Amino acid sequence: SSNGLTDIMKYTKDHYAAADPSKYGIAKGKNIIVIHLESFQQFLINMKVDGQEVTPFLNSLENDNKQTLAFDNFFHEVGQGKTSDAENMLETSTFGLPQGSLFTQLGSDNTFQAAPAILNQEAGYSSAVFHGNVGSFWNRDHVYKNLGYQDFFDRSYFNQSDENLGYGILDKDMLKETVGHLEHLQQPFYSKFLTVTNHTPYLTDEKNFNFPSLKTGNSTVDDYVRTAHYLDESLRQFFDYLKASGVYQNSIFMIYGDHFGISDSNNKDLAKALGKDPTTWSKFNDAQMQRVPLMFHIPGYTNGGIQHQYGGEIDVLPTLLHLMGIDNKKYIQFGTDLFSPQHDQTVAFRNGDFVSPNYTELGGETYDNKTGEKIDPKALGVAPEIDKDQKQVKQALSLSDKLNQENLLRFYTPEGFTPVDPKNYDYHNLDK
Ligand code: GP9
Ligand code: MN
Repeated sequence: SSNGLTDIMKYTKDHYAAADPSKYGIAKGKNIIVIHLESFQQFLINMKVDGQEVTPFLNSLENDNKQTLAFDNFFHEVGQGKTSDAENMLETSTFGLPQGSLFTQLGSDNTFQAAPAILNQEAGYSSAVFHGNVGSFWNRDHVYKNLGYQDFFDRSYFNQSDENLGYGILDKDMLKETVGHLEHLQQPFYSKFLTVTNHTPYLTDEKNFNFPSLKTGNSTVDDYVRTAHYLDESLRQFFDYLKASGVYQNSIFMIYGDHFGISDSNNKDLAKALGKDPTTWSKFNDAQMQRVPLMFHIPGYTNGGIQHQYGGEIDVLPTLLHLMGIDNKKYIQFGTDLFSPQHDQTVAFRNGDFVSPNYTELGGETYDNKTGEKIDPKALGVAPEIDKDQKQVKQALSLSDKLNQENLLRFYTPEGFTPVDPKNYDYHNLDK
């Protein structure tokens, strides 16, 4: 029944955060270029190996304090759905599922009110998504139609002679071959590029991956910086094409890491390379490693800089919509605009743990972010604050699950919004 919606809408209405007027609409009407950095963690930014920056190009974007708004306390919030959970959160501002992938389990039939459809209906955006792997992976060939993507260019669209490595063609080939197409998309457009080369087990060869490895003796950790460097070169090349074609100047770039690349079980080996002591490494340190990049790069903008507020993937769509001058108030979204003075800085992990600016709560145990030490919230008088955050995290996750598991968006259509009909989309290269 639709009754379950009452509680959900009460939550999202009460939780809504109005835009900061100084950020509202700053990218209005610009093309949107979303770049999904596969398995890319924040620690890679500004990191050096043998004196060389791992990601000099991304560093130049992150550290551009005029044209880029970058976040250094931004966390991924994925569960078992990994890439697909990140995509779902970023484009719907609802959480992935407690088990499995929402795209796979519910993506074929659920009703969505997602970024491509919202931008199309509110501001006339066309949309396209590009990915160098087969279209059926994570059920994307079905889900993207329900998200309102007008076109999906998967492996079959790219040169058949392109070399495959791991989960698809190399990012440099993928990005190079999309540019010609991008120039012909109807403007303004919303486009997404899902990279793939920086994916475990971080396969490399000497021809394409010309960067020193780390020397920890753990090959996953050691090769990660090499594929990350390759991804960085791919982006530099992509930006060069976009500058030459004139698309760059009239676009906003939203760049994010989808989830960790080094799992908790490998973090002790990574610790040495980061100059940290592996013998004192704890669950607290694992949680802090879940930071991933998020940056909005806006050519010609002059008020950028590093943002320190805490946030997560659930917050991205409200933030983007407000930058585009679209109020997210009438939509059911669980995140809040990162720039809003009312932004909720408690970051929910999919298992119910959370990080806030002061504390990290893991399995009912509280750590002080300043010291990394376990604390007793009662003795310190902070138990009410922690309990309140914990309650809200659990509530948000369970209401989001109810919304998705019962497909409740089919009972709520915001005023002025037309439900997406997947039959309207024909992905030529895929559907034949
Ligand atoms: C595959 C790619 C990887 O198409 O998006 O997904 P992941 O394994 O990271 O969830
Ligand atoms: Mn991924």
